[in-house]
Amino acid sequence: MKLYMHPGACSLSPHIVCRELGLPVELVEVDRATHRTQGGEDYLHINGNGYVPALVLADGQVLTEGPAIVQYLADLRPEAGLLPPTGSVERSRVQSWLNFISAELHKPMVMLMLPAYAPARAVVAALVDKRLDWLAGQIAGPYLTGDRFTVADAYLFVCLNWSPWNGVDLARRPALQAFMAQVAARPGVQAALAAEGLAPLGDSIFFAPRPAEAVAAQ
Ligand SMILES: N[C@@H](CCC(=O)N[C@@H](CS)C(=O)NCC(=O)O)C(=O)O
Repeated sequence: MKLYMHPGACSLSPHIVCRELGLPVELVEVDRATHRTQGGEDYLHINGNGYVPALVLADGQVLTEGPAIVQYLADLRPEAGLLPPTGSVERSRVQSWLNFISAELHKPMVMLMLPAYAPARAVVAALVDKRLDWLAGQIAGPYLTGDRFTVADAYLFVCLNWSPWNGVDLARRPALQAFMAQVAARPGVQAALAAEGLAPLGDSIFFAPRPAEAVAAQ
C-alpha cells in the first residue's frame, strides 16, 4: 500500500494506524503547492481534490478521506482492536468520534492556520474553543473511549498537535494535554513521527518538522 501524505498533516493519522497495526506502507510525500509527488507524479490524478491523505491499495484502488482510510486499515487487523466489531455500539461510538473530529475540529482548526480565513478567525476560534472545552470533559481516559487506543485517538492526536500553529491553547485543558502525552508515548506513534521527520518542538508536548540543518547533519 502507498500512503500519500505530508509530514504532520492529517495524513499522519492513517500513518499512525499503519504503524500501530504493523502494516507495511510506502509513504509518498505530496508537495502541497504543486500537487506533485517527489517522484514527479501528478497527485491530482490520485485525488482530484488535491488534499492528503490517499491510500493506494495493492490492486491500484484509491481510498480517500482520512476517517474512511483509518477504518479500512483497522479492519485489516481486527484482532488489534483499533476499531470494535461491525454492528457493535462501541464501533459506532468510535465512528461518532471520527465524525466529530472531522467536522468540528479538523476543518476549523485548519482554517485557523490559513491566511485566507483571517477575516473569520475570531468566529472560528470561538467555535474551536467551545468544542475543545466540551471535549476536555468527555475523554473517558486515558483515551477517548476509555482504556483502549482506537483510530479516533490517532486522529485527535494529529489535530491537537497543530495547536502551536493555530493558536489553540491546550495549557488550560490539562485533560487534553494528558491525552497528547499518553498517545505520544506509544511506540507506533513514535515510529510514525520519526518516519515523518517530526521531533518534539522545544520542551513542549507538540511535534514539528525538524529544521533542514538537523536532518542534513544526520
Ligand atoms: N476531508 C479530507 C480533508 C483532508 C485535508 O484537509 N488535508 C489537508 C492536510 S490536513 C491538505 O492536504 N490540504 C491541502 C489542500 O487542500 O490542498 C480528509 O479528511 O481526508
